[in-house]
Amino acid sequence: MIKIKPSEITPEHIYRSRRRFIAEMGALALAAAVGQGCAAPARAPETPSQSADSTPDASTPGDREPVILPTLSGQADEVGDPLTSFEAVTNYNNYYEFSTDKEAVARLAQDLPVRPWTVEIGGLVDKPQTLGIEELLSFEIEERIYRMRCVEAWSMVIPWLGFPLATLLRRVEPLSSAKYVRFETLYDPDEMPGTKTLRYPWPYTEGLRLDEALHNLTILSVGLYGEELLPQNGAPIRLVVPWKYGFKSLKSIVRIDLVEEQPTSTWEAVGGGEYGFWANVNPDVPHPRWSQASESRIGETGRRETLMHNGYAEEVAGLYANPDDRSWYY
Ligand SMILES: Nc1nc2c(c(=O)[nH]1)N[C@H]1C(S)=C(S)[C@@H](COP(=O)(O)O)O[C@H]1N2
Ligand SMILES: [Mo]
Repeated sequence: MIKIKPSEITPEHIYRSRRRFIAEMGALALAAAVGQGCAAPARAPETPSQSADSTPDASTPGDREPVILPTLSGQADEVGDPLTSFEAVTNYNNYYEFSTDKEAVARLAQDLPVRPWTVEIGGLVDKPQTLGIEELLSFEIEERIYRMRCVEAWSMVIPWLGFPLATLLRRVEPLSSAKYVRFETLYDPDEMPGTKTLRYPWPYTEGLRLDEALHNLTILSVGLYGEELLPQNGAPIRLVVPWKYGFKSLKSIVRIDLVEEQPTSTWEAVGGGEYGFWANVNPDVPHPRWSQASESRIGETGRRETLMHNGYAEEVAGLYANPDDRSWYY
């Protein structure tokens, strides 16, 4: 198999933000940031892309000690929108296993045990595996600055650390009968008070079609803002699918299965037809109870227009034959 370098397959606007990050922090600081310390193999940041960059950086890489946090102040996504503050990203959360009160989640989740942690990957694969979190953290970690658009019409810009889900899926060698990927969040009623009051079909389950799961924009995240994930954001490992509504990006993953049939996601099961499997962001397709044409960016006043596929339309266009079919968007 040909090993394609990430710099060759990552959309330019994404790899630009990564390049800036690598220049600022250095690969070692990045490894330390995700808990690897000196044990992490120092990987060379993509040298050709770095030298090809003619954009002057605010600081010179060799200028200062690598710092862990906060490293990214003043940075922006590829369309120039500033990052949402670390404070907001970690204190305004949807994680119904803890609470439906966004501002209560961080406190209620703070003691979630995230070590030891394993993720089981199985189903229709040639090489089922159970990977410890340490092993997952040793994957080549990159930064992705993505917009996160909640179906409730608010959004953030978040600097994730993670790796393409495709990296993991290739390791387990999906069988040709595998058509979808099904994901499960931890279900631990003793640690998750919300599961006792909210009678949903736990564990929180989500799914992607295999080609969506293999898309380079789809990542498993293990950190944000240069630090390991906090429980409220889905520690120690969560999905991020930036062109879909936020509820697809499930948190604290314990199980991933390759399956033949389209899985039923939790929100499909409880949502009375309001939250579909596809959930691709489209400003022209309203939720049954509210418009999706605009959104409130957390930390800003006023509203912004919502972008087609949350601004990633060019990258994901090839995934959906007949994009005018409205069933892709709920
Ligand atoms: N297991 C689980 N994953 C979840 C949720 C949840 O309630 N439980 N909420 C989702 C929703 S609606 C959103 S908008 C995002 C929010 O992610 P963040 O809090 O890290 O910004 O997480 C998603 N992942
Ligand atoms: Mo959401």
